[in-house]
Amino acid sequence: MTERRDRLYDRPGEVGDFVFDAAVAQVFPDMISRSVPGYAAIINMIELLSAMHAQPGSRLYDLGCSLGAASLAMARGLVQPDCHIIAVDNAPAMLERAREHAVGAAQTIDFRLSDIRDVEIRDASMVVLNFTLQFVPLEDRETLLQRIRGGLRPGGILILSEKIAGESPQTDAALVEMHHAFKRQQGYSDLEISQKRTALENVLLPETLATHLQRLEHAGFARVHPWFQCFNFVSMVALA
Ligand code: GEK
Repeated sequence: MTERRDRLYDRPGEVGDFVFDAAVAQVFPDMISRSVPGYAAIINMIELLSAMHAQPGSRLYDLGCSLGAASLAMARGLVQPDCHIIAVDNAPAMLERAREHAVGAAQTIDFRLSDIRDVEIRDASMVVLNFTLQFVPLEDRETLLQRIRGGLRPGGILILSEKIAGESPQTDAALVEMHHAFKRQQGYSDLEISQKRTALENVLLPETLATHLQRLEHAGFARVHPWFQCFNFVSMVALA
């Protein structure tokens, strides 16, 4: 399995909408770690949170699993017996690589090629949406969160990580500026940053933290704790 440095946007050209295809799958670990500040820390904490919250004989879901980094982290953290990890993505190229990555994992992972809006969630103690809800059409987000809430056992948790929009145009501009400085520090050029931004414009739709908190409450979660933020990247734990 070869993994490459992300150079997908380093030549000027016509930029179409971003898709999770074979070219993206091949560079994905490099792309996400140089694009999402704190990604490694979040994956690490997913391991810790699975040790804390997974319940015996329950299901753990990784929705929009990409190459399965969060599933593998949950598998490493598991201390309870008879848990079943289900990892879902609708991009065949991502799932194919995820299966390769999972060879030799601490626990069997059940990979499913499906839209996360169609997956039945039941008997879950932990559900992870690590930078996936941002790609789901706005009008479908609340229904999905309600279904997740309905499929969680008492005491179960949802980990929701998202790129967010600032509460005001000024805050948003400051967060975007810091994020772009991070990307430059990680070796991306201004051309790569601007072409990637164009590619994601109609595909990744960020919302404010207040909108997320309100919607989670609406969906029936008892409490929500934002536990991580770096610039415009946030992770929350929502308790059933
Ligand atoms: C990680 N969680 O490494 N149904 C299924 N999959 C979807 C859908 C959908 N409706 N929409 C998007 N995806 C991972 C990172 S990446 C985040 C998640 C990013 C999938 C899509 O195919 C992609 O693999 C993933 O969600 C988003 O912890 O690239 O910024």
